[in-house]
Amino acid sequence: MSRIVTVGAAQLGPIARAETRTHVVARLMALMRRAKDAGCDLVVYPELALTTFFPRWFMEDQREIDAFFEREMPSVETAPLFDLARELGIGFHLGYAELIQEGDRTRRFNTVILVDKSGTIVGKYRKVHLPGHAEHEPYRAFQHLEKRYFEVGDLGFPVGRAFGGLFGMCICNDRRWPETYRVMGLQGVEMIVLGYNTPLHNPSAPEHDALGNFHNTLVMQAGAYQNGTWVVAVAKAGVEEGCMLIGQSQIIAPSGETVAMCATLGDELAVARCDLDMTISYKSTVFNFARHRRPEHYKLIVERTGAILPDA
Ligand code: CDV
Repeated sequence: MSRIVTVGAAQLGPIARAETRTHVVARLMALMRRAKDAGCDLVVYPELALTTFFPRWFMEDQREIDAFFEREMPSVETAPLFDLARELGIGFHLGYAELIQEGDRTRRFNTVILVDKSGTIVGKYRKVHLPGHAEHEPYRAFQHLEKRYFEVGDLGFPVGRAFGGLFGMCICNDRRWPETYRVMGLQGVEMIVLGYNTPLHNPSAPEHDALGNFHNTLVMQAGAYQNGTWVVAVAKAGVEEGCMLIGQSQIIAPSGETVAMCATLGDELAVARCDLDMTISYKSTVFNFARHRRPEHYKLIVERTGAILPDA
């Protein structure tokens, strides 16, 4: 048996602060055409793929901040991407900053959508693990103000049917947390798609800098193997407004092996034919959850947030 989904990991090089959405969408469309030529069913774009990674700047003017957000999807600028997807018969996964109005309450999320081959939005996820800080921290070479500009996502980690399989989504920092994968694993996820913007330099722990690419692969290979799922992870990479972002966009099999990886830090496509049935031998043996998990011993995972040390 085989259920093949051919996936393109559409890595983006840097997006300058002055670059317009129209220009970025043209880059996304060029990658989509290459993905179609390579036989892809689905093309996966990075986190916050329509603008530069704006949480690196401390801003107080709400209008300046909101200029990085989308109020509708598709919009005038993004509609051509949806039209091309429909024309080519290819799905896509796109990250963007989402602004919604609920009565008199304005809400802002770091969001991704999954769009099927007919150009219809079939899934949405809002980032749960927001890294960084909420106040200006002058010691940093650049800020990471996701806790200032976004609310914690309110949609959980949903898994839905698409492309003939079970798809889940997460965003960037979510990929470092085993809970992310397990919550989707418990819904039978067969492919997790995600985008990231990961600075090479970590201002609060520069001793990690030399390990950025290693940690990227480490967490995703573990998440894939331990849940018997494909993981498709896509970077915005390269030197963006003076900040170096890691690349190594990759497609990871349920075995935990990386089967395709980008080699540059620019706009690049990495492609793999992913057999969703490769998940079965992991989900039905070593990671047969129903047979082997012992949730009665995992209570602390949901009862406790930070570590509390045993009594001395
Ligand atoms: N965009 C991100 O979530 N970036 C984080 C960095 C700040 C550590 C990441 O986990 O890659």
